[in-house]
Amino acid sequence: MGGANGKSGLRVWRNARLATMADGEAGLGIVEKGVVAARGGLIIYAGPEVDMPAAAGQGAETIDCQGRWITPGLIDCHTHLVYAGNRANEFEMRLAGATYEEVARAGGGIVSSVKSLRAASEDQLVAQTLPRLDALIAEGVTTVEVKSGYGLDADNEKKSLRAARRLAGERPVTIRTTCLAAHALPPEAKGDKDAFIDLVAGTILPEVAAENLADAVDGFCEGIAFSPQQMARVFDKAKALGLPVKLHADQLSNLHGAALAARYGALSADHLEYTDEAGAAAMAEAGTVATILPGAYYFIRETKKPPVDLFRRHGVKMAVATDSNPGTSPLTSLLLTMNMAATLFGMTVDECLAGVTREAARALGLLGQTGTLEAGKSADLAIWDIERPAELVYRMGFNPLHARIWRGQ
Ligand code: DI6
Ligand code: FE
Repeated sequence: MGGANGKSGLRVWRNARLATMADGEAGLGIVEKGVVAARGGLIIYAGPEVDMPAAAGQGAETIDCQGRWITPGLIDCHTHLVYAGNRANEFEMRLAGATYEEVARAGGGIVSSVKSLRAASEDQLVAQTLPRLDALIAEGVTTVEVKSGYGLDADNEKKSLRAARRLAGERPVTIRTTCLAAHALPPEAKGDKDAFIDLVAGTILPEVAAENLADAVDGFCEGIAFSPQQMARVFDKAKALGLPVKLHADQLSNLHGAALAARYGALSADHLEYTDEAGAAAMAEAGTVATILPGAYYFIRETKKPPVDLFRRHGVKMAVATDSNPGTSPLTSLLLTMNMAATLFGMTVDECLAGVTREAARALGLLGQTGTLEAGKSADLAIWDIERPAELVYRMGFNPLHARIWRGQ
């Protein structure tokens, strides 16, 4: 396989089978006998070898893929990757019969991760997060969204987001950060949710925005978290600060979070187990992506499935993500997540693969930059030792990644 970069900075991966995932193309956008050419970190051509413009190959460093498959680099568009410690003890409590909500009311749950995160330094957070990031990267992930939400005051939310931003300097990966200050009520709020929402909208979001620490704003709209009215106040502030929004919606009950997210033009609404048809229709109308999170469904032994059929019927785009977090989805495999989405929710191979590439990019507002193999996009590629794309969804606990390319390298 090729040596140093060609003098022209041009690299060509040839003798490959491509799943371009290009929007509008049928299925996976498959190209047999395909080639990807990149210059300066951007794809300049992806398609059939016979149609490649001669100029796209001249003076290039050529990599022979020996018939392997190339997909876009995978994208995990919903994670809580930055946290301290873990909650294996609560896992044991739940195995002994306690529910997620009971654990939360007993002072466990999100609030116990808040304690650990507040006690950790920014350096410690980065160090504890890197092994989780490395697990994602090892499976061909090239873009990861990372939420705050275990700080729950201005300093600790900013510390989390700074740690998340720093990950991009530690590894060859694109990081998108999301401020999830409206995740849970911290102990010092003494049960006053409205006062805490005042703090989020009045102080935390403006400070986060002033330091440009977040690319989006998220919240947890749920009985054990915040009401639609409270979330609307957070979203109003996010809009005023020019930040796009997304929402943990209808995970444990139907508070019509999907419709709320759609009303604010959210990039995505996530979880959605309890979303009804009106919610799905509103999302379709607004172009809000449904982010399906089977890891949390599996781990908390939820039985209500997200209405994948409704999303299909209304033409709602579906992303698939790990929701990697210490409480409800201690999962750092996007390949296993696809298997869960297929096995538990009946998503097809094509939907799963689109969900971790094109639709995940859409859910991050990054579809113009990554998520498909198309000229003009970042040369983020995953090269696989497989015979057919279904193998990426079919296997459990096996990693067929041959090589991972981020921005052409
Ligand atoms: N929903 C979830 O599944 C996670 N956050 C959320 O809003 C749970 C996070 C945790 O338990 O630590
Ligand atoms: Fe989440």
